[in-house]
Amino acid sequence: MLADHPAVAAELARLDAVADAREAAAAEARDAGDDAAVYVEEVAGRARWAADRARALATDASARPVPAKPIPRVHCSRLSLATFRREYVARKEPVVICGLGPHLTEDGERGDGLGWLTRHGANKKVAVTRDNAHVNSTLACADTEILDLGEHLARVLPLDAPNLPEDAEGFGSRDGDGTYLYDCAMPLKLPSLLNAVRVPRYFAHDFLQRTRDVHAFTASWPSLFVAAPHTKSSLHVDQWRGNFWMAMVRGTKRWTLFHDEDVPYLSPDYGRGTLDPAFPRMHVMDAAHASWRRRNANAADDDDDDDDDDDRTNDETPGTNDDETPPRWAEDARPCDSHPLLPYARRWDVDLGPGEVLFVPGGFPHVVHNLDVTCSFAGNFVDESNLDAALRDMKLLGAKYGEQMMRTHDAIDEVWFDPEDEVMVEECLEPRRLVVRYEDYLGGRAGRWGASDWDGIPDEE
Ligand SMILES: O=C(O)CCC(=O)C(=O)O
Repeated sequence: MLADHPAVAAELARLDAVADAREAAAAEARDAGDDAAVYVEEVAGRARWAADRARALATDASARPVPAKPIPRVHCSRLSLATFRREYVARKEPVVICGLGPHLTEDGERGDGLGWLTRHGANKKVAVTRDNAHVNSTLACADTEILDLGEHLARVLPLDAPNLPEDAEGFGSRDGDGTYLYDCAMPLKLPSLLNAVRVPRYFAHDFLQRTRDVHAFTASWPSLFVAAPHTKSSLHVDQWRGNFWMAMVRGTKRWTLFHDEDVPYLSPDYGRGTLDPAFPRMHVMDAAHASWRRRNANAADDDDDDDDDDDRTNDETPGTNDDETPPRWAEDARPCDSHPLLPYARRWDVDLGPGEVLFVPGGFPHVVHNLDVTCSFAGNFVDESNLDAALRDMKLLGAKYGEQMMRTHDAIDEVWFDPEDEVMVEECLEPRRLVVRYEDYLGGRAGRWGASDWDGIPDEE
């Protein structure tokens, strides 16, 4: 059993210790009559859930690692808006939508040249992080630089020519290496860009746009990302289980997603006291497992050369000699010493290329590695698939962070999103009719369109 392995036992003990500490903090908050006690209790509940779920896996004799899966690609001309909502969003199935590339910006087929970005945004000030600092929760002024978007582009675009591998000499010391314009809210910070981009219509029914009152997320999306090669995001879960989409305009991002139920296998740390845990850096976990697999492969080769080696069982599963002696493991079945439960998490990997649009289900931990210079825009959204969960988390966030967050909860909660009122477009539409202008996304207007209400943006625009 997995739980017999020292690294797994240590991980279970760590998860238990964190859950114990969070429960103690919750009891303290309750006794003190703290308004945020419900939040602290929820964090404790999630920490305990993680510990219990990890233990259930580790004591399940039938548990086996699960191989990573690719994310399916579907061409937009074969994916109706209704099918997307039913088959992917409602079922929490990630998907890559292809074929929208020429329609994502006003520059059509030439969107990846970023002319639209330069024309409408080059002289706008943006905050760019250095040294991958956008992954730190304690982002400090020293980690960011305020500069013109045009300057940022001028620094990062040459980094593709040539695109050096991360371990190449000289990588990391060039001007612009490690810089990232990360998640910059266009409506708030770069409104001049809004007419140049199109929102994929698959997300135009977003409930966040359909409130009577404005709220904290009315003007958050689409947000812009412009990244230097080999910058990375942290492994994280988006707030309040927001569903997420990203449209790639230029370059390729390597995405990794995990199922939300498998958070406990990713060495989560609820010790920071937030609803969603911190995780170790993904590339560190992957590197540890890769070197573990290499060592096992070498050990297996050595084994083949040594027929007299009777010190190691050849079983797939560990065995014990008697109750006193520790279990012995076949090298290929032994869990890795670091992050030993990682291979048991359901995982998807995809390289998201120019013109492709990714859907990430709410609550799914995810992480990104920019393989070259990338430019993309993205958003979170709420619909019938995650409304209850989002409201629940927003209410807890309101209890912890106060008025503004609670008003956001209330703005969404007061609307009755009746399933009967939803417009489900069953027809497959031409790609040009599957993007909308920002002005039609704002306020949820495009979400109410039927199949024939929108012919796409006329060419002369
Ligand atoms: O593209 C990236 O770096 C990550 C985007 C992301 O994960 C997010 O905004 O939640």
